[in-house]
Amino acid sequence: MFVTVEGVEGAGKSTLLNLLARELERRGIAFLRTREPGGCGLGASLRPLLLDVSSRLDSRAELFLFLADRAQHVAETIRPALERDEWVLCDRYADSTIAYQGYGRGMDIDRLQTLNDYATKGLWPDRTLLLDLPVETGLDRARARNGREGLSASEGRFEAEEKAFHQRIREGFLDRAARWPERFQILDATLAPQQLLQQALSGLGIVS
Ligand code: Z5A
Repeated sequence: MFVTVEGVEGAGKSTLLNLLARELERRGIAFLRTREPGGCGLGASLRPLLLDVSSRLDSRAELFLFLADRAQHVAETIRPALERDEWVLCDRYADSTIAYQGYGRGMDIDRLQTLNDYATKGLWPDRTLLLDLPVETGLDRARARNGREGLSASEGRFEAEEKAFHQRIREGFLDRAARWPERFQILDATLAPQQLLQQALSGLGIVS
């Protein structure tokens, strides 16, 4: 089972994945937890280039770095885990490219879909949990967390974008969820983490 978690900045993806991972562990379900960008050796090198505020990336260069990360991640990490019959829990995947580079930066959505098919050899998630919330709430949460945990702006290149950019991304994710309702589960990310976990578990067919 290939499960991705998507949403705007600060939606609570890592928090939900921590809880889900604990539940799978408790039930003895073998899984691999990973993320994009940065879920494989190549991605670890690409992540700072993609997220550092000082990177001056042309939007096409940015796109191809995300796709390079994904191609390697699928080949080296995700597909082998699925072949071992493990669940894969991935924090962001191809829907993020379509939301951020497509809806956010204005690139052609059909072309991005085709490029993602090429990069992943057609591997799309079985289920996608979309954490949906107002962008201001997500950005406030992310800033508060960064302040508390002393994180610098070194990963803040997307956070620094204007509010309208994040709003387009939220709408992009919702458009995709409407187009593939059998794959997406929309979760109201303003709910408490434990409530979100229960909803996610039942959506994934895991009875609590
Ligand atoms: N990107 C792209 O453009 N194209 C692509 O193809 C891909 C990615 C794959 C990666 O950033 C950036 O790359 C991303 C899109 C772009 N940029 N943005 N924006 P990242 O991986 O560094 O960061 P992120 O994915 O945006 O996630 P995040 O900011 O780390 O947030 P999160 O994981 O969703 O949230 P969290 O850390 O779990 O929670 C944030 C805070 O809220 C924290 O203090 C929690 O305690 C709190 N929280 C969490 N859940 C709740 C609930 N339910 N209630 C109240 N408070 C909560």
